[in-house]
Amino acid sequence: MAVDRSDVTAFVALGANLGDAAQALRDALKALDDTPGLRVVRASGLYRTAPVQSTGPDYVNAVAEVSTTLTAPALLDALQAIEQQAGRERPYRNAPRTLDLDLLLFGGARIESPRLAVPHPRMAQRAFVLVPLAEIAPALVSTGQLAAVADQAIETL
Ligand code: PH2
Ligand code: MG
Ligand code: MG
Repeated sequence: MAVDRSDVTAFVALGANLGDAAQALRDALKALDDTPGLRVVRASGLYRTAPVQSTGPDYVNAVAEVSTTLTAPALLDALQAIEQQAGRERPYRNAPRTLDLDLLLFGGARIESPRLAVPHPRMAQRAFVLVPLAEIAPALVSTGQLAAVADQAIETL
């Protein structure tokens, strides 16, 4: 008999800076919630952010808390399928994009595989992750971490 895999709480960062970025994030939240074995528990508001080590228009960013029975690699597959559906192209690192979905946290897991690093190795350096994450999960972000990224431009949309 198959044993049910128990739910894991994970956090996903959403970002886009090509096309109608705000709509792309709303569509992505719906696509996430429509994914079998995954439920969006809460989502931050949408933020307009200046590109960090990237070029092109301002980004729209958000963070979602999800509850999932998927494994971390299967969740990554689902995120990449939603990115593909949104027309994601990868001409070079940090290129402007129609949709980026990054796995930030997967329960308390620490993962270092060729495909996946969790917790996301750069999340603590990015206001566009920390500010929306602090909005929906304040216990996960310290005031010191927020102070360290206070020079990065971010505003609610
Ligand atoms: N994503 C990046 C690189 N730089 N800058 C902003 N403002 N928002 C992003 O989502 C973002 C970025 C790599 O994924
Ligand atoms: Mg990213
Ligand atoms: Mg990514």
